[in-house]
Amino acid sequence: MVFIAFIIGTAGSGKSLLTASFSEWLKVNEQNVATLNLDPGVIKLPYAPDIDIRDYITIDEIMDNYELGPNGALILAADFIASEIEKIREEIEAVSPDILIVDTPGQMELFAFRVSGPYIASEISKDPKAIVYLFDAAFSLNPLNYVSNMFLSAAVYMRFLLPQIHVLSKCDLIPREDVDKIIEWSEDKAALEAAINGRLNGDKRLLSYRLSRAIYQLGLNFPLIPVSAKTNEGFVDLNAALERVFTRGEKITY
Ligand SMILES: Nc1nc2c(ncn2[C@@H]2O[C@H](COP(=O)(O)OP(=O)(O)OP(=O)(O)O)[C@@H](O)[C@H]2O)c(=O)[nH]1
Ligand SMILES: [Mg+2]
Repeated sequence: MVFIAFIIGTAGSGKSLLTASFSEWLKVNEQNVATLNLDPGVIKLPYAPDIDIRDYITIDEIMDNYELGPNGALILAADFIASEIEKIREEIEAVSPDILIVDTPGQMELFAFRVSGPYIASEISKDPKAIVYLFDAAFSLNPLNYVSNMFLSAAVYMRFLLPQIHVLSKCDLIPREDVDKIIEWSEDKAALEAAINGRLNGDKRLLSYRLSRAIYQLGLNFPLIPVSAKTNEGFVDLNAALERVFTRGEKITY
């Protein structure tokens, strides 16, 4: 049995460094962990992936062969990854980890909002899987951004329908009291609404208020785990949340 965690988040939200640091931390804690890089366009990674999509697909080749620019090549690459899934599955079987951490492409929409991402997630293995969705801490400080991110993460949940854990990433970059404030928004609807009402005006305030209400009414709420891939803060909690999903089949968040 291989437990698979897909790390998903907007561009630059810290997916690759979290893959690097969290997998190292799991190794130190004597877990049999492996990493899979699904970003065909990445040039430099902060870890040496055990399995790497770039062994099968490279953006430069796609650009040359199909006379595409970088964005067109990335879109085509997302579809090519799906056709390589059998080989990736064989590699996972050969490496045979207990936990596989999957770093997904920089542009989240390539993985989350095309057909290929959910297809890859469903075909990569039949064992338990989870999504770790990153809220970038510095970006989430503004209630407008925070609510936009709630919507993105709800959209990701709708696409994959996998258990989803929500992480406040890079939390070492903002003051502790701001981390606590965002965590409070994520746990208490009234605190988020107070921030929206206090810090936003006009249509932004109205829309943010209604959008956050709509998400709660859908039964989706996203308690955040504060994490730093620089200091390893929150890794114990992230690991516990993953264990709850993998071993107890918990559906959403922690
Ligand atoms: N201080 C701090 N910096 C971080 C942390 N995580 C990532 N970073 C930095 O943020 C930048 C982006 O991090 P990445 O891990 O490459 O983010 P990503 O989501 O993989 O980025 P793309 O794949 O390009 O979308 C890098 O400069 C990282 O060093 C963190 O926890 N703390
Ligand atoms: Mg990355």
